Amino acid sequence: MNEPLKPAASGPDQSVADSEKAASRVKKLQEELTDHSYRYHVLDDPIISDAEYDRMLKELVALEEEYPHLSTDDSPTKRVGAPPLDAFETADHRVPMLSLDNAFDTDDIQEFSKRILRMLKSDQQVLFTAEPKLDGVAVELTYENGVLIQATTRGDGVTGEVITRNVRTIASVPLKLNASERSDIPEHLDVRGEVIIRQNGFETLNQERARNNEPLFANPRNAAAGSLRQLDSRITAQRPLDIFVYGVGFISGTGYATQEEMLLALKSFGFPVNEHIQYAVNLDAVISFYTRLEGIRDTLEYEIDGMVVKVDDIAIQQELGQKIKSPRWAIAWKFPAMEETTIIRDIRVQVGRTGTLTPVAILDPVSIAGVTVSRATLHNMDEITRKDIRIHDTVLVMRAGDVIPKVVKVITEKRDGNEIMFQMPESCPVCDGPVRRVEDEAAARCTNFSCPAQLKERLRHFVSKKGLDVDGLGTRLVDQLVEEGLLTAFGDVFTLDRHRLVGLERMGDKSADNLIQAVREAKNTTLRRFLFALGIDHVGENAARLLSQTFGTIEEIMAAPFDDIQAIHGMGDKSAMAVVEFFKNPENQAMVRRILESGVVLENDSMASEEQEESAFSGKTVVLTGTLETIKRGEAKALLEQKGAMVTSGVSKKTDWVIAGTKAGSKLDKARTLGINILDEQAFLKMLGT
Ligand code: 9MJ
Repeated sequence: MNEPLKPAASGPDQSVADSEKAASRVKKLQEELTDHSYRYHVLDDPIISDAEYDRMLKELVALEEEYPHLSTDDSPTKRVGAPPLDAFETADHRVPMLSLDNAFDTDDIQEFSKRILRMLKSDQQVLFTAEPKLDGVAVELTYENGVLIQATTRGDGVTGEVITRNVRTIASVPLKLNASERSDIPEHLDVRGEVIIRQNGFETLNQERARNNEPLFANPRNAAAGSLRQLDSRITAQRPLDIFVYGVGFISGTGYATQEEMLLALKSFGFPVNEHIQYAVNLDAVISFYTRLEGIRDTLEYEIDGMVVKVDDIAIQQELGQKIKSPRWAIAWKFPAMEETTIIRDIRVQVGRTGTLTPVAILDPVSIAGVTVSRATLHNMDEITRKDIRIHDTVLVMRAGDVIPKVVKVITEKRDGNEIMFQMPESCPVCDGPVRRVEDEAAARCTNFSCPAQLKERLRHFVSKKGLDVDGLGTRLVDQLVEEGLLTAFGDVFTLDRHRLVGLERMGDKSADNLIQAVREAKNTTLRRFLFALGIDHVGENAARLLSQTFGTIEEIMAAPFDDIQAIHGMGDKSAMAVVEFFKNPENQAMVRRILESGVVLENDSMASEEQEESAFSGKTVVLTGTLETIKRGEAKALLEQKGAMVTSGVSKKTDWVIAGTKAGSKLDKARTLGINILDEQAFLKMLGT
């Protein structure tokens, strides 16, 4: 890209020339880095590599160190953090940051609307804007002539703490506003928003803290708050903070006419504005949007705890005014809580497919947002120790999405001395086999490969939909067949005896015939499915696909050395090691031989896959953009890959299809410009055949 500046030569004229050259280079780097950062963090559409970005940033840091007067407040170098403060200063908000009244049901919302209509003198129609209520930390960002000069917390609504240096480290916060066609940049602009941490960033952060023996954050909101309150902004810079803005405080000039106009102006200035917003709609639409938002809540990457309903017209907002602590023109319609307290009655240990022992809390059943929860995973002994969880403890339990409920924390104030410390058993609770704690892993494992608990789990995986797909051989039947001694290994699946099946409880002639037929059909399978079905550690669908594509036959894979497997693009070291270990074991070799001898045929997917031949996506390059309502992005990607597509992130001339969800942005624009095929969600699902 650009040539770095050469080191300074001597002489006064030379140094003036150098300094001018440096000034122009610094300006150029600042502008380019600002643009690349915005493309990456806000538009999700980078045009240079991370390495290139890092090289440019490094050059800018060096130049600003050499010429400190060139290091402006809005320079991208300010994102890396600064040495610690002794304490935060405080500052008053020019316009108080009010909190919101809560609504809990449609009656409350109807009452909110009626109150507004009563207060307004004319019988003008009132439209509303409905936004997700982000569960983060409220902040105010002050811009003067388009440059971020201060950031504060909400504090008590009147006075907040000055956290400017911390907020500058948040990559999606513009340090300088984009000039905009939509709206002039006001001389003074206070922007309000919610700083959040996304789910995946939160999990990575907590995993890292667990490794360092630091206390874990209970939820993303606490993690965001803790990160913003760091006196050392270099720590904040390491945290995966993000922001969505939703309004303005003080603004010079005439301001905006509607909530919609304001948010679109903020978006054009470069702020992230949430994509799930319903602008200027009537009350019925607000009510149906609540249900929709609740429906997609679990699919979002960040936590929302409700919906904020606002009068869209800002003149009407001003006419309505405020109560002491909250505006009359807005209300927070909360979602049912995802957390409840309950009591741990017992802690039991489950044995998984690979022998992992997982402690599970048996709870007094409690209803969380309409679902009865009676168990929660405790993950492993380290987690129990870290959270100091004991039997009979009162605990806060969280249910999020379709993941297994978990214990957030113990309410220690409720302890009465009857709590019992839990210990992991020294032998397997199912087979009494020896338990080993794996080095570098928190998990304890039963080491008996023929442990019935492991066998059941392995067999369930083996015959599952994504594995060999034996129709009708579900969890209950697998358990029954293991308990009756009909299944003791994978190979037994293919030699099941009809006569012995018919004698079983709940198994008639017809069911036995169906099962035998399903087993026969499952014998014609693919190498990829078979590899996945074996349940080798760290070998999921992706690794199985890579292995089958690279080697083509099971014999080649069984004989492949570590180096050859590791060399496959996209294959992790752990997976490669596990594959070698698995096939080195003579028992596993014999197991595979027996399966093949019983008539199982492994077709090579990469040569002839029915799925890929049929699919319009095979061999195509596909980009997913915007929000898909009925399918998670990861799932859509996996399905596309299964159909032979390559899913990439940037739209280019090489892209064959762009799948655009709601509120798709620049990628969709680019696809239109380039004349690329565009599919909306419905058309996409139809093409996938789901
Ligand atoms: C959140 N938390 O997402 C407001 N909020 O508006 C949104 N909060 C708010 N708006 C006025 N989207 C006061 C607070």
